[in-house]
Amino acid sequence: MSRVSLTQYLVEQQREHGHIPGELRLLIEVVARTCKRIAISVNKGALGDVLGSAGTANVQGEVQKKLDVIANELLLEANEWGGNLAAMASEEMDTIHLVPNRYPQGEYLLLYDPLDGSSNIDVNVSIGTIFSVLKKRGNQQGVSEADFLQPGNTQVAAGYCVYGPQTMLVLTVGDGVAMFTLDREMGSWSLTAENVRIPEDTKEFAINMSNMRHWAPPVRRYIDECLAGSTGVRKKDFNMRWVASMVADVHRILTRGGIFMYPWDQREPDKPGKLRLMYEANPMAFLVEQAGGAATNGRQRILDLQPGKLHERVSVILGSKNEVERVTGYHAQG
Ligand code: AHM
Ligand code: MG
Repeated sequence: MSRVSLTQYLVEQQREHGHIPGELRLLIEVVARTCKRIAISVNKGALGDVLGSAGTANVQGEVQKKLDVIANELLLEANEWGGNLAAMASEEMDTIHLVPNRYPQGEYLLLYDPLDGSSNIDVNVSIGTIFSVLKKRGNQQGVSEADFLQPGNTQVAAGYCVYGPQTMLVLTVGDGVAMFTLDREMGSWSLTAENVRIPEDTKEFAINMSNMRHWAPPVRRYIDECLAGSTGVRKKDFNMRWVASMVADVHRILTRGGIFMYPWDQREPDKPGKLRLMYEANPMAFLVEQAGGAATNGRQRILDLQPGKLHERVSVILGSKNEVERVTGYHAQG
């Protein structure tokens, strides 16, 4: 059976649906190709000397793993010469990375978390790459961090690659969500799911329960009610999953539904959350909404938040629509 390749899918989006210009298609293809290279490094593990710490810290003070650094470098190198980008930003870089003068500059901005779920690298659990594409506004020369500070509803494409039992690329260009599986013999991405839909209801939640005593009352109420099961107000039993790799948790939700939360908690009251808005929450929120789900910070739609800085953090509640609306409603009640 011949399957649709990523290139075919994108050309169709470009030609028949008019969703994406050629430059954006090429840019997505470069990101997808780089994910294949990252997958090779991830798969080598100890054989490739890629496990363990790099001995450095990123701008948020987190210790970088060797694979965080390798994946970041691979994405930088692959994307700087293509001519479609103006600049890049990453979880692993303090400031934006301009396309060097020797290459032509395009009008797109690429943001990424090169290797999400870093705590899972050394223990052989699924990890991933998350990316978001914005378009530079205005036609002034040069590019600065301010050009990146656009709300998520302006994203022109977003996706992730999950390095799990299968390596999969999950993508939206604003026309639903498509999933591609890496065919290792062919070295190509094959379309394996299209028009992905998240069921509106679910009986499965994902949250790091060890933080329970620090949560705000609305989150605590929601989880307490789930835990009460069929004898409580929800009148049904819930299941729990927590991979500690957002890509893997979101992938499960896109596949069979569920709700994912990494909420604000009172340990550091001034910190809005753990996850980063621009290269973690926004691309995931775009995918989830495109699949019929919802994503809020408890009070507002994530995609409508105006970022104040590149590495801004945010509280995240996303997944099956009715559950996200319930938790968001609990926040509105006080
Ligand atoms: P990272 O970008 O440093 O890997 O951190 C983000 C990850 C998410 O993938 C995941 O949902 C979360 O951190 C897990 O956090 P915790 O270890 O607190 O459960
Ligand atoms: Mg991350």
